[in-house]
Amino acid sequence: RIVKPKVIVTRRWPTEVEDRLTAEFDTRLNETDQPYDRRELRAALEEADAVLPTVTDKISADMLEGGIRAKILGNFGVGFNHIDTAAATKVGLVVTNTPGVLTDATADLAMTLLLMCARRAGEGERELRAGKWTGWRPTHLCGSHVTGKTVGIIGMGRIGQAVARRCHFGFGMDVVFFDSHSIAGLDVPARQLPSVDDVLATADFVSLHCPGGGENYHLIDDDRLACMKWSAFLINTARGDVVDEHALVRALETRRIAGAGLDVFEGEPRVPGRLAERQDVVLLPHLGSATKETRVAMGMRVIENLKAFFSGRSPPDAVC
Ligand code: 8YV
Repeated sequence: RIVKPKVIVTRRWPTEVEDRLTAEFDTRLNETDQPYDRRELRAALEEADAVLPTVTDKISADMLEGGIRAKILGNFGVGFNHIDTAAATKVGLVVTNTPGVLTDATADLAMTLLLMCARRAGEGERELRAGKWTGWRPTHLCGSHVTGKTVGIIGMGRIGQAVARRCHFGFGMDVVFFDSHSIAGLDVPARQLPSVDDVLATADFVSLHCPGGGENYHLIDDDRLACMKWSAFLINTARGDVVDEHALVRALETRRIAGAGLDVFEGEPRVPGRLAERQDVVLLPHLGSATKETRVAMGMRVIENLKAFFSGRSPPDAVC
């Protein structure tokens, strides 16, 4: 009899993915969908051959010390800054992510935020629902034009490029970007600028697509916000900690920038009250990859990685 690897899934996943996991592995699902606390996460690492975490599972170095059974973490998501990969490598733990399958959904959500900011869609909807719409008038809720404006992309990976294509081919925008690597062979006209500050100073819409944590922690701080045009908007579908939220509140309160569209927050699900009370921000609850199709594709991608690993092949999406 072949003994199936033991797999622990920390949250509820789409049914078809859970069914496939259950068929392929000795799988323990989390029926409650409540995030595991530190003790439960540690227990999972001690009990299973594979643990499948999400962005709500912080896996720190101390959690991996002192002997664990897990050999692989199949992360449900492309971003993995909630996992200490250096510590994982030290204990021989492989970590995989889900690149590619969530590119379009996340780029679409960045465009949603960009357009909602530009066209004051959140403000308008709140006004209408509150019964405060008094009727059409020529100067009512006029926003910013998008066509002909410049989008500045920080981090020109898969998602950054997908946003660039949408902005350029879909909305007639110019594209500038910063990336710490030199990016060649783009399929969209876009100008790489030498620094983040150059992009901030040039763009009418700044969209963040770099990883969180590490060197990008509070990349957008008071000084960086001061580089932006007063008429510009900041869009963040990357990670909350890339932006110093207190600096952002200051920039909005002093009209240093025109507005912001945020899908991610440093202490999510907590959102600073001074942000939530503002009309010039659009706030979404981390919906970047949240389409049914994408969430299924993400789960299936995790399974592909597990199958490769447990059959002795190298998983296609190993990040360490
Ligand atoms: C996920 C994400 O919703 O992939 C990412 O990095 O932020 C989102 O797609 C989240 O990470 C789920 O773990």
